[in-house]
Amino acid sequence: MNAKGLIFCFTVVLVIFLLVTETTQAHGVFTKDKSCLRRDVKEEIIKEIRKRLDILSAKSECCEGACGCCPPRWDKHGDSCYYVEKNATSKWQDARKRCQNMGADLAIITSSDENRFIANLTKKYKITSGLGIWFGLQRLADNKFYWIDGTPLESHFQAWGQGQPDNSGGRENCGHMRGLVDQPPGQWNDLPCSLGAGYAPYPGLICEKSISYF
Ligand SMILES: [Ca+2]
Repeated sequence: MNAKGLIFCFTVVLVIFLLVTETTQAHGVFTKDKSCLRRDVKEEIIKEIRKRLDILSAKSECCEGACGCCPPRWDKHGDSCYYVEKNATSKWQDARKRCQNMGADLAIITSSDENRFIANLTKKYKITSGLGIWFGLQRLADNKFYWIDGTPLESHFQAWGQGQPDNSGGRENCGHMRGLVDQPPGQWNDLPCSLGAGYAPYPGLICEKSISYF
């Protein structure tokens, strides 16, 4: 073999050596990348599981058993959560909007048990004023009362105070539960849906929404 042949052979061996080295290194990098990727995915999964466990743990703390939760500051009764606000607004419609903004609506009272529960909330939240709290009852064009879900009040549970509903002045189209000044607690009355300044401090409100299960 002459000098040219030797140089050619040496170059071929060198190229093969370089190619093998490069391929081995690339394989190493790829293997390393895969292992990093696996580690990252594992960490993400563990992080997500921890997050969900924290949420479940927080929720279980607010629950009685595993039967469902009410948000903080809401009171649970049956399958509903209730929110009471004192001296809320002069307008029944504004009270309704306020409840809807919280994913609820004004309360619908369907039984003496529920009425008693809400009357107890007026004690808990010290709703003393006779104007009490707006709830989800209104008189419609046929002069009859309906709950906000469209159920007619007629032939369903009612808890009107003595002589009510009297539709005083022919403009009392909205329902409220009286406050503690009027005994016994839990009495209903019809009021104008928009009260003038002379009525201040204005009625509070009671919102109701379904309990959340998880
Ligand atoms: Ca009245």
